[in-house]
Amino acid sequence: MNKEIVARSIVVLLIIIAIAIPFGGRWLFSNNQANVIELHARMPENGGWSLETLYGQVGQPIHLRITSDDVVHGFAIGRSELPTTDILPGEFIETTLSFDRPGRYTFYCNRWCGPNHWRMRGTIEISGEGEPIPTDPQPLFLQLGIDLDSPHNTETIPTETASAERGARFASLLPAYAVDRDTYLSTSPSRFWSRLREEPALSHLSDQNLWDTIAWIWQQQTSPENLAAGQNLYAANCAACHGETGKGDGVIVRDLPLWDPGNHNSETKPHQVTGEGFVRPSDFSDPNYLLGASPALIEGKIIRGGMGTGMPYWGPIFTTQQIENLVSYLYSFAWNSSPLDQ
Ligand code: HEC
Ligand SMILES: [Cu+2]
Repeated sequence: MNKEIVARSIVVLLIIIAIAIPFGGRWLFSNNQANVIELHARMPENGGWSLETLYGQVGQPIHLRITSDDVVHGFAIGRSELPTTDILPGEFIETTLSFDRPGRYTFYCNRWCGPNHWRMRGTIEISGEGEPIPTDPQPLFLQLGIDLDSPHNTETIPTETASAERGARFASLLPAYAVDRDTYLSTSPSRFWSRLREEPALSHLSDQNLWDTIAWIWQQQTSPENLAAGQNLYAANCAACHGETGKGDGVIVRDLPLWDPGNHNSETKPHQVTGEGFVRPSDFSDPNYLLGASPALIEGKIIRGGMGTGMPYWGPIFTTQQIENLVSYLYSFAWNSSPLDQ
């Protein structure tokens, strides 16, 4: 009796296997059949993405079924303008990705889900024919040999908040390098000010006039649209730590010890605050601090991150333009001279 059941089961099993092999085989190995991948989003504390790496082929759609096992997450592809998808607990979202160039892409969660939110990142490996995605030129801070971790002091700061509108009056007096892109990128506002202070053509301007001129120069390098884009990126990705107004008082870091790379009132020396713990970032609205940093330095910090301070690295996430917009927006905390306020 028992034996018969076992024997029958085996027959049934064999039949199922016989049916399953051609189907399964075709599903797994055929090139025409698209891949369906199930992906579960979980907070890093709960294990993060259920798959860290997704594999695919150039030109072949990857069908994803994505759900969340805990809270609301998001699904986004780094360095792309592709629309992002909200991932709700218990619901499956279906989405199809297709890549026309081989290479390594980053997918990430773009909805705040906790202090470790930014760790929710995974890789998409695309193989096959075609021109690989272009590699970036070396970031400017490396080309210029800027040490991101050493203090950047200001030489002088404005006594009142600088205004680009007022500075525009002196634009016609400025030397040619004042509107040169490379000079802007490699020079901090405070250094730039000192340089202009030595220009004979500007010697009749007051120190504050000169600061207004610096604000005007910075404004020339961006646009209201780019600043608004930077503001949106900041609100979504940075404010939880750096605070809505850049003061470094975001919900995640509010109660942590202050990071001070030795700029001013320094008690903490560079590299002292390392390890797993987060620190509280410095105040972007303090001109002593931000006006001593060149665009190349700020860009470098955003690309590379803080290495052990809690400041994430954003290189694989944002396009060059997006990082540029963030840099422009950060300066607007230190002086209210951005086109956004006009
Ligand atoms: C999880 C918290 C956290 C998030 C999110 C975060 N930061 Fe930071 N950031 C820090 C901390 C802490 C520091 C200070 C330590 C350091 O410089 O490494 C810092 C430092 C910086 C600095 C360096 C400033 C300087 O003068 O050296 C820049 C620039 C910066 N962040 C930009 C950003 C931008 C832009 C975003 C969003 C795209 C962002 N951060 C998101 C925590 C965070
Ligand atoms: Cu998340």
